[in-house]
Amino acid sequence: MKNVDKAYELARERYAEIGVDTDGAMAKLAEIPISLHCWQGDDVSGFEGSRELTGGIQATGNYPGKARTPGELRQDLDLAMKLIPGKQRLNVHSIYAETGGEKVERNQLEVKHFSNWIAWAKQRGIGLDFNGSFFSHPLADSGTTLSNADAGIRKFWIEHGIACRRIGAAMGKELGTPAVTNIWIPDGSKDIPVDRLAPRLRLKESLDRVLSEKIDPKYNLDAVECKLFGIGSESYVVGSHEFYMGYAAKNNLLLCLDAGHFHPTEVISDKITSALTFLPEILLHVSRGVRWDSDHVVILNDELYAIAQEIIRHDFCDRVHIGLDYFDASINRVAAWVIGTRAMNKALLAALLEPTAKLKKIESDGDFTSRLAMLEELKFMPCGAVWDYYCAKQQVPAGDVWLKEVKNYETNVLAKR
Ligand code: RNT
Ligand code: ZN
Repeated sequence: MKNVDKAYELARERYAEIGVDTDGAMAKLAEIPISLHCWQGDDVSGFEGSRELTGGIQATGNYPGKARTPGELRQDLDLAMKLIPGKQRLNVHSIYAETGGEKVERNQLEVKHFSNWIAWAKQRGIGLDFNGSFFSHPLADSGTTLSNADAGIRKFWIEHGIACRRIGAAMGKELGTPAVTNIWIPDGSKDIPVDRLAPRLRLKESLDRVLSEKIDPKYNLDAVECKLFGIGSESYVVGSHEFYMGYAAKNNLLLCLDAGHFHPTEVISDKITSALTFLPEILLHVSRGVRWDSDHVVILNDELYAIAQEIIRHDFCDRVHIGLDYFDASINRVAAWVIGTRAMNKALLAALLEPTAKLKKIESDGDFTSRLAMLEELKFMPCGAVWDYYCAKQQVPAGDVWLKEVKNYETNVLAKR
């Protein structure tokens, strides 16, 4: 792209005028990891077989070229990651185990079933994160797992949770960076329950058992993800926000805040400071719900800016683990990764290019006129010129040049699947 350097020089001067160091901002941005979710590559199918996606989540669309094998998924990820600047991780679900054709029950999973993922991550110098998969399974068909009234079913899922934490820890040990192992369960009910308490007490007890084994946080960090509703669990979700906020605070766990898991006008950006007042660390599932928890591809909208501002303004980079969580099957899936992850990086860059100390001073002085005026002026500062330069420096395409590569890949690889 032409004039990237020139535009950057001007942008740097312009930002210097308001007291912002663009080189420093880029250096910081390059160190903030974003965990890509492997499940965007195949509509949350995994490699267990062809069972449908359950748990009240849904990937709509049937865009051609979805990854069908571990090799294809990794090949697609390789391309996406080449087109995204900055530091990345990969978030793997347990249904992406590679068992060599053998049927391995989820409560029997071991780290060896993820050795290809670990080798792949090692080669690329990136960390892995992990998730138990409490859905798309016959023992989840009733709509409940860890809170199921049947002790046998609960036991199965408890064993799954225990297996997953061990796998996460092994990943963390092998790769030298702790895996965040997240627990999300779909448990809930379609219609109004009479007893809202018993399932929650069962869930608490199940979680206590899953988490009873002490694991060094150097290797594995545990997160729990709350939710408001899902398809088929419209009236009641066992693991609600209050449930997991309480559970995480009491047990020193990470709380996972998914951007699609709250009332439509409720935002997770405002929850970050509240959660971090009581918890050491949190995990984000950055997503984009449209009218419901639809998991649209993340874009640079107001909430994404706000999420990034909350992380950067309070210097929470070490306490907020940024993961993505969406699955759009209606567009090119590699492009979906690239668009969402680049958007997250752009939002972080915009936040890093803010004269935060100055704004905080204006605010504490009570000058809300200047606060509003400055926040508005900041929106049209030449952030894009810094972004282009940052991409070029990171040796990834600036502007929409990346799209050409994805289109070529679509013609040469995806279309032949
Ligand atoms: C579901 C949760 C959960 C899943 C993934 C696949 O509503 O957001 O995080 O999307 O784990
Ligand atoms: Zn999520």
